[in-house]
Amino acid sequence: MPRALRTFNVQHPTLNLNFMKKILVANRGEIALRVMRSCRKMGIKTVAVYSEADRNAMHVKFADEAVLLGPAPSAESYLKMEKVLEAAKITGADGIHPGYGFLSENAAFAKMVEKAGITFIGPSPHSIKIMGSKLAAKEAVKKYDIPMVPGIEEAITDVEFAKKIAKKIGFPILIKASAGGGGKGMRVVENLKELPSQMERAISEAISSFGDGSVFIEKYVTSPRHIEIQVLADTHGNTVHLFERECSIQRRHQKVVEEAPSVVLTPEIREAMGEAAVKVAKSCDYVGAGTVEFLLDDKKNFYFLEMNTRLQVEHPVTELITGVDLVEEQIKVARGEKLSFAQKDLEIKGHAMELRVYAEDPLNNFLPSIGTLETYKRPTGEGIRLDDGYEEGMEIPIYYDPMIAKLITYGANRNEAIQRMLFAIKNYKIEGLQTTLPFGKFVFEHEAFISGNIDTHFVKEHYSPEKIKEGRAVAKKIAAAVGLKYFLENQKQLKEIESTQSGWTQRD
Ligand code: MV4
Repeated sequence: MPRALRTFNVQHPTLNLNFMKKILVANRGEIALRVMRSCRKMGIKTVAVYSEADRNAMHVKFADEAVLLGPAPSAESYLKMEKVLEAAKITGADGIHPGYGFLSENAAFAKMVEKAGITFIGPSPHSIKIMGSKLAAKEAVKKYDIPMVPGIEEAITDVEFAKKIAKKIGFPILIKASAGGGGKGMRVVENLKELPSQMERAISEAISSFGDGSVFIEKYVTSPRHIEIQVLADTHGNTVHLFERECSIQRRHQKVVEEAPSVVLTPEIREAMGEAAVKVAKSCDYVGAGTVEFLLDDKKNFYFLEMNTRLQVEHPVTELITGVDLVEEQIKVARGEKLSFAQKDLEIKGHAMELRVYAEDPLNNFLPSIGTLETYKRPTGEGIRLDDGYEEGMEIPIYYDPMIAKLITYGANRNEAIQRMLFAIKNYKIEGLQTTLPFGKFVFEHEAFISGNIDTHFVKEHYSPEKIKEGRAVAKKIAAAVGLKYFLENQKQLKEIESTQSGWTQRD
């Protein structure tokens, strides 16, 4: 018998069922819950980690086991690599899912996990490292014939050299930090005169934000769309893409609304972008779920920007249009299984929208709105998915990202997804703090959004707090007019009711 067992293991090294029985989720909030839901579905035990601020958090209650990491600040809890690893060891977890943010794109952490004999549910430290540096990423994809924005592929420090490059590619140009992200260390330069001062600023911002002053230059694409492609790769050399997400609606590099598919991609461009994304993944031997970001200009030329080596916040819109559970696939791939589908098996069905609901006040410059969820009533209905991490009565901790939930809707087509989103926003009752729900309503009712005519400047161009206030004033006037109309039409009847009622009163 033992012999037979051994033979079985040799023939099917990937079907070791004693592997990945317990996963530690190194995150909090909605994404920790989201990951644990897929674990539970797959019969895998879950371990939560938490900070002192999250003692009563939903991810702690949901998990089979939970380990306290430390005080509230992330640096003393969710970012403490040794503590997280220790939690996995003492609970006997054999996989760690990092979610997004925190340690998810930390190559040193991935390496440490691997060294401890635990599976990091994500790409290799090597892939994370390459894609964490924009210059290293450009270098890696060079031989794969991926369209890139005109520019240079090396760090520059010399202003005179920068001027030469700028003249060659033409203004406006964009100076970017190699280690950058979220628009930090990015500077648009309109002419030669501005170049020295802007370059100096970009370098010092890059040093203070990332401890790395490497910057490079690209042609500035003035009104791009931000379109990203979801990829999935297994350890057997299979890499597929799961189409695009349109993420142009963002505010200060913070995405607010995402959708899939994009209204502007033709089947040909979609296929070309998908193939490019797969090549980007292959260029760094990618394994797991990843996202390749592109800019799309007004002539529908696309350019590779960067690759995110994690599961993204907006992954649900892809799940809804493809029917693939991305977390489940991440776990299977980490377990060494082959992808159960090929590119030809994947197709887009329907349309999905996502609104990020933040505890921020859209009427007050999106400042964090701290407080307690005095009322918290979830919307329900066909085509509505809510990925959240809070319940009525809970406080939104000030220590972490202020996202309360992701409201996601699905429809047979874009219009149906939008209508369901508006219905869901109306039926999502949050009191006790301000949220971005009214801002979402503004976006989904906007004619530019409805027509699909959007780029990365949408919020800046179309939004002001007055728009929400105007909308409310109009709604109030309509309500008043409807009330008045009703009153006038029923005046006679109302009088009769009144008189009968007063009759009753008299008799009492
Ligand atoms: C650009 C660009 C225009 N031209 N690169 C912003 C964050 C980083 N991921 C890359 N970003 C951009 N790179 C060139 N050559 C415009 C942006 C950009 C942007 C990109 C995606 C989503 C929103 C954005 C908002 C402003 C600028």
